[in-house]
Amino acid sequence: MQPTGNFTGCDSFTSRSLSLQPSRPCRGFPSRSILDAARHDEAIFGATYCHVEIESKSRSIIHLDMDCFYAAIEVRDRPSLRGKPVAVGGARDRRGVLTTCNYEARKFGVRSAMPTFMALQRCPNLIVLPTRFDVYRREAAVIRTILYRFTSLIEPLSLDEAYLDVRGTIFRETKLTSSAGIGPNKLIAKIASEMNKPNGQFEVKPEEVPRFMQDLPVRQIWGIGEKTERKLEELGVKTCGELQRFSRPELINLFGKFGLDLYDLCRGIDDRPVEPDRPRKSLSTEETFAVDLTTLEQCEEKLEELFQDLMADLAQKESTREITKIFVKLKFSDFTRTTAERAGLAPTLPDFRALLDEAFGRTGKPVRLIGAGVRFAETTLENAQLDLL
Ligand code: DCP
Ligand code: MG
Repeated sequence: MQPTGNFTGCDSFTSRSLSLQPSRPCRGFPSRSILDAARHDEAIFGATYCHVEIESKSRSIIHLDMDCFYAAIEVRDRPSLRGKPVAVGGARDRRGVLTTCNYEARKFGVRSAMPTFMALQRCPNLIVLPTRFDVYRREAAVIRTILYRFTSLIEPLSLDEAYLDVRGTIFRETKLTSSAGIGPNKLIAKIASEMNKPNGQFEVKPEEVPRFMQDLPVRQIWGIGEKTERKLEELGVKTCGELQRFSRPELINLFGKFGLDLYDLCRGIDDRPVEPDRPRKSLSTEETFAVDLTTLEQCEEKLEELFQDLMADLAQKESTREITKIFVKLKFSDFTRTTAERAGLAPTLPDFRALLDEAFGRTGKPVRLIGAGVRFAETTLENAQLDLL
């Protein structure tokens, strides 16, 4: 297991001539290795993930993850914030929640999804900035095109060196750092990408997997959340090594079908393929209210919340797609519904508000549900690139 690839001088974001320093000489990759195209990024949480699979005896998969993505963008754009604890999210007095925070803030125990008031209790000097989803979407698109540019270049290099180049290019062009994990499967690559965060990478070779898994906290495994973690703790299990003592039938007894997955995952076995994007056609968010809304003002207030949620979702899940239409859906107290939609409008709050006004004005009935959403153009690489213009 080799931690590799910190860019020198990156910590302060000040170095103008960042040099990439591969930790070891080029190993070269077997010439018959075929880069399995740019296996598409999962735009999860607005960060750009890229799995690259090399066709050879064993798989090599890379997981690339931007470091404190939204916060890094804000700090980059406001150099006076460098070195200070910075978070991005809703304001304390509006019962806001943080989307993320930089590594300075993490030292105080501040985390993603933490209510802003709690974060400020932990770190009174925390600077909380509002989200700018349009900027995050744009950056994610830039990063994605850098990844596309590299896919044909990766073949002659060993993966870890290739990813030094990718990460270096991303840094040169966006002044944002990323981290990469390299492993024989998705599970290991994802966990490895977190090992040397921020601004680092980590490789786990196939023969190193058993040792790597041994002391790994079970929470690191995909699918294990707080509840399962607690249940395992009651059984005296904290690490993957400890979980390995359970037989398949025992795990099925405890966790049902997921027990079967757990048996493999805690051993670092994961055969999930790297899947190309299955593009969705639309993305929307909606809320049904405990008490029907009777005035346009009430609806507008709710719409603003839905809009924030939608923008967050969009930045996380579909950060690079071209939007062709926006829509607002209303369901009324008598369960009839109406949708107002318009092509060519940007997803901005005033445009959503105009659609709400239109839909509300159609009946004036009490409203039990409001939905807001966008429809996407067909995905192609060209579209992803057009999005940048
Ligand atoms: N995000 C969000 N809500 C969350 C988690 C994340 O809105 N609960 C957003 C903000 C993040 C971005 O998605 O900047 C990427 O998510 P990551 O999980 O990759 O977190 P970061 O990139 O912020 O930090 P890290 O350096 O740990 O990857
Ligand atoms: Mg990230």
